[in-house]
Amino acid sequence: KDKSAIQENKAAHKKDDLKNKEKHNHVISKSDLNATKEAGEPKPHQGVDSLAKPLVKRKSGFHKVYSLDVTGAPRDAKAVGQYGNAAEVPGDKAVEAKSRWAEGHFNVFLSDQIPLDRAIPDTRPQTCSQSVVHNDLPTTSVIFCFVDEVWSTLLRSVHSVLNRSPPHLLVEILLVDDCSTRDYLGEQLDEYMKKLPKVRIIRLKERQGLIRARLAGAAVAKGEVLTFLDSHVECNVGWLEPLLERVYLDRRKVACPVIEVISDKDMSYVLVDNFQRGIFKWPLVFGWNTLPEEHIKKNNMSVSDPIRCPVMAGGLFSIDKKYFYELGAYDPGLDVWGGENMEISFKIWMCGGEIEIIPCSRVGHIFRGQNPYKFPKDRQKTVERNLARVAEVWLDEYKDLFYGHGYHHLLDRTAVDIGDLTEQIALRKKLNCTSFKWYLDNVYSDIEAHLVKAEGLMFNHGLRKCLAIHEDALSFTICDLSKKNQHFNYTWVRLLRQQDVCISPRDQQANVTLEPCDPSKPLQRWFHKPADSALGEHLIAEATTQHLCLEAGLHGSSLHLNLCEPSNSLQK
Ligand code: UD2
Ligand code: MN
Repeated sequence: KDKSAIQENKAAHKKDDLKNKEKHNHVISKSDLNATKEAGEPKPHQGVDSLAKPLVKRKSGFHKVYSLDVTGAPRDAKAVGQYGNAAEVPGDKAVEAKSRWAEGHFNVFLSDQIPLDRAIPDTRPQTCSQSVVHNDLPTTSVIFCFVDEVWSTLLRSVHSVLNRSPPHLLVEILLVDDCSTRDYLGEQLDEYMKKLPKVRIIRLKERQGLIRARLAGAAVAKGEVLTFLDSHVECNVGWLEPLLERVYLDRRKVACPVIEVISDKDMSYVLVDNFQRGIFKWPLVFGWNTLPEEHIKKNNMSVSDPIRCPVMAGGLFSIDKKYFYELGAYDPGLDVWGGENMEISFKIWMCGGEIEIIPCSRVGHIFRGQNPYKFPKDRQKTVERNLARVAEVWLDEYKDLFYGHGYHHLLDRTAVDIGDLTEQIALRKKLNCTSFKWYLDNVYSDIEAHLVKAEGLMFNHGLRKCLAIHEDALSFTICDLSKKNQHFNYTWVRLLRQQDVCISPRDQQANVTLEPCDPSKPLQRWFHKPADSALGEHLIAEATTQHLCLEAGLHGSSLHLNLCEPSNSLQK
């Protein structure tokens, strides 16, 4: 569908071109241009002037993507890090550079040497500079949230937006200060930004975390589209229009640029592989993977085609403002950092939208080994708690895969308060969203997502018989795959389950019986030692302090716990 739309665009563009080239450009008011021109030290480069001709405003039609501030624009070629090249710390500055690393968990010393408006290589696929977009694209507010960001990276982020975005599409840049503690981010920042009329600073009185900070920015944004960016990025040539074009084509499309790498060590701008998409692995860990070769071939995809993306990285995307609110924005109960990318991704896909990576839009980002700011509470627990909120609302019966892959302490609900989810659950219902199973089948079918960790018969090596439930009691009998009462599941949260009943020791006592399954009861959880472990294949009761093993009674009519013994085949 998109392809034919683009074909149509091209055809229309040609026809328009023949009639009257000029008419189809946008009107750009003088003040728009001045706003960027008077923008502090770094000046916008070539491209802007060609937009300045007084033109007739037209609603329809197409134009070639504006490639503002290209690499070839005049610049000091000798400047450190110019053209996205690697910078080097001079020998006598090594100590200083090292000591400043912790300010941002990247090479802050070098960042401070590099011009705030440096050129970076145009890394777009070749066809991108020739592609056409609508004349009447929606406008956008760019929202940067930051806490204790390094001065030079924050400013370089802002200037890259001002220099490389068509002024008529950029309504404003909102800087949401999430209660930074560094002095320079106060008055000094206010002073600097006074020179940039498009920039507004919003100060949060208390630290809110990036999720609620984004919500604060979105709430006051005047653009039709919200474009979120991290505060240590460099937007590349022509980055904005391809994103807005997708939103224009369908307001339920959420468009992400390709995120390229600004090296944390030498600040060089590094282009990334083609056909990358965002995915997750259990337990909801974000990652990248390459589109399968067959998929690329089958769909005859070129390197510049939009890529359907199961999960967004989180930081950089454009979304129709009204649509963002129709979706209920972010769960405001998510704290500090993490998990919000999963939340918004599941929400978008399951409630009628789409997430795409747009290869013609590219933004560099400094990936850092550590968060350079403090977490008010424990970092790991904060992220896990956020993810648990997401899992509870969106994962349906698959949430066990989340809980079973690593977050053991989350199983004990009393240990972690994940907060109230009533509103989030009601929202999902109101939006009439599909199931998580639908998402897995239709959006991310290559993930492994078996509902249980193992299923089948529980064969006891000592008795050479299988466990069965007979008249509500456990006993061993001749193995028969066709008998339902011999089928057990070993679940991701480590229950041994048949239908609704689970194998459970009675109050740490030796006798083992059946109880209604309750994943919150540690007593029902069994740790499975694989066959190649020193002990051999065993099932260890997790709640018992001495690690007791599940053992068959000698005559096969019972099950009990006993001290684990590698040689005891009744335990295998
Ligand atoms: C990635 C995303 C980030 C976010 C995060 C998960 C990219 C490139 N980055 O991690 O946007 O989705 O995953 O939550 O996709 N910040 C605040 N207040 C806070 C903490 C952070 O304002 O309490 C700001 C921070 O200054 C930065 C932005 O939020 O501008 C994202 O934080 P990050 O750069 O530490 O996240 P990152 O890139 O590791
Ligand atoms: Mn970041």
